[in-house]
Parts: sequence; structure tokens; C-alpha cells
Amino acid sequence: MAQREGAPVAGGGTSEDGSFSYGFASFRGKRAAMEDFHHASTTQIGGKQCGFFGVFDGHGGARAAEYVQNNIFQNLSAHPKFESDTAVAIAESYNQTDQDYLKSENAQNKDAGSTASTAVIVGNKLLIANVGDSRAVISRGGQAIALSVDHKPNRSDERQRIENAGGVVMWAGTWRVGGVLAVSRAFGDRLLKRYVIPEPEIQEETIKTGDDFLILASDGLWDVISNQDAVQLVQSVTDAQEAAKKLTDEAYNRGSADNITCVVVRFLH
Ligand SMILES: *[C@@H]1O[C@H](CO)[C@@H](O)[C@H](O)[C@H]1NC(C)=O
Ligand SMILES: *[C@@H]1O[C@H](CO)[C@@H](O)[C@H](O)[C@H]1NC(C)=O
Ligand SMILES: *[C@@H]1O[C@H](CO)[C@@H](O)[C@H](O)[C@H]1NC(C)=O
Ligand SMILES: CC(=O)N[C@H]1CO[C@H](CO)[C@@H](O)[C@@H]1O
Repeated sequence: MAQREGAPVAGGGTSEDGSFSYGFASFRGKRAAMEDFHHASTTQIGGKQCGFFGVFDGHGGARAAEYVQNNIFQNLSAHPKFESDTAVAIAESYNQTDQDYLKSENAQNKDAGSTASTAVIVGNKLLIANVGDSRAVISRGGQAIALSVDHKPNRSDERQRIENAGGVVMWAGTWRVGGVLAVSRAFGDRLLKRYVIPEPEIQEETIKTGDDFLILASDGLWDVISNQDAVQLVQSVTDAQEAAKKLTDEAYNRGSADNITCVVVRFLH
């Protein structure tokens, strides 16, 4: 069914054991094509409550983002080290999914790529993995704490890594890899693959009392709403779906012209 421009998509649910609830919302934005995708699901593995959440912001077409959305968590949850070493399983699933995507697209969609900001809950563990400039932010007692650092080409360690691989970071409206791409890590992007890697930075946390909620969102949201503003906007919104919708609506009202997608996970303790 074709969607009316500006029509938001929203939904949500609660984990089987009642330890967290989640909601998502997506706004088509002011331009024609939607290149943001998200995932939210829960299941139990080895007797532990698990949650899988992700925001995937595509560029150069929707193909890469859609592929990552459809495959990454399936590959991760079936990974032999999912329970014993979740961080390694996540890193390998990111790598595997990128290779599978490039293989499946062969010579097509050379410029298509995607970010991935993912959150995996396994029992009381929370693992945030990031590639690109979508971002994960947690609210702890009302304080916003970023759990990922955007992969921008002018981040000094990223610029160094790219230059060591023989690439260049150039100014073209913003800082870009090879003067083309405004993120320094991504899925896809076949022509820049030597520099634009799918290796995630992973942060592992233990979910504690005082952890209120987590926000994953694309840059369409973070470009116009600060981390702390986002936390304050939904602090008192207990319904995670309402919270996600409020954030995307606010980003739109503040004039974001990009795709806007966000996922909110509320810890219920
Ligand atoms: C994960 O990727 C590997 C390599 O392509 C593949 O063999 C495996 O079937 C995938 N697993 C899942 C569950 O998709
Ligand atoms: C990614 O996977 C390929 C093949 O499966 C492997 O050769 C390569 O070393 C992996 N890279 C990383 C960073 O794990
Ligand atoms: C990267 O460049 C942007 C401008 O495009 C600037 O706002 C930002 O502070 C720079 N970041 C670093 C780490 O230099
Ligand atoms: C509807 C919308 O905003 N589409 C945009 C999504 O983001 C990509 C990449 O920034 C743009 O190319 C689309 O036009």
C-alpha cells in the first residue's frame, strides 16, 4: 500500500518476561524516497530474555539498508557464539552481513550503503554496536549518555585509519571520504570499501536500576534534537511507542528534511 507523504509508521510491544517494552516510529520526511529502516523484536534464547533493535539509514538508494535490516539479526541469533561471547558474535555478524550484501548485489547498486545502530539485550546485558552516524543514547536518572560515537570522516582516529589505508578525507559541503561519503564506516559502498568498513564499535553495559530508557535514531533526528533534549522530551512518556512517535514528530516540526526513524526501549525493572 502506498503511503501518503508525511504519514508516520509506528508500533511496539513488550518482552515476554516483562523486563522491557519498546516502540518505534518512522517519518517519511519532506523528500520522496524512504531510506531509513528499523527492526524491533524479542525472543528467548537459552532461557534468557533477548531483544534485537536497530536503525539502518541508507544512502545511494534503499537496497543496503533494507538488506541489513532483513539479515543481520537472523545471522546474529544463529551465531554459534551468540550466548558465550555476544560481542564477538555481533562483530562477525556485521562483517558477514556486509560480505553477503556485496555478494548479492554483485555489480549493481555500487553507491548504496547503510549505517547500523543496534542494541542487543541478553538477560541483563545490553550491547550497543554502531557503524556510521545513527546514534544510541541512554537515559540514566534523566541524564543523557551517548553509547556510540558517530563515525564521521573528520573524527581524528577515523581520518587516520582512512589515510593509513590510502584514502583521503575531503571537504565537499561537509567532510567526506574521497570527497563523496559523509560517514567513515558503512555497510555496502563497494567503491569505497577499503576505507569504509563495516566493523562496529561495541559498548557492553549491565542494565541497572536507574537506567530509564534507550533511544536509537537516525541523523534525521540527531541533527535537530540534542541527546539531552531527546531524553527530556520523553522522560515522562511511559508508553515506548508514544515516546518514539513524539521524538520523530518533534524532529519533523523542528524542520528536519531527512529521513527520521527512532526506536525507544524502556527498562521496566
Ligand atoms: C549467516 O551468514 C552465513 C554466511 O553467509 C550463512 O552461511 C549463514 O547461513 C547465515 N546465518 C543466518 C541465520 O542467516
Ligand atoms: C570478515 O569476514 C571475512 C570472510 O568471512 C574474513 O576474511 C575477514 O577477516 C573478516 N574481517 C573481520 C574484520 O573480521
Ligand atoms: C567534523 O566536521 C564538522 C563540520 O562538518 C564539525 O561540526 C565537527 O565538529 C567536526 N568533528 C571533529 C571531530 O573534528
Ligand atoms: C524522505 C527522505 O527524507 N528521503 C531521504 C532519506 O535519506 C536519503 C539519504 O540521506 C535521501 O537521499 C532521501 O531523499
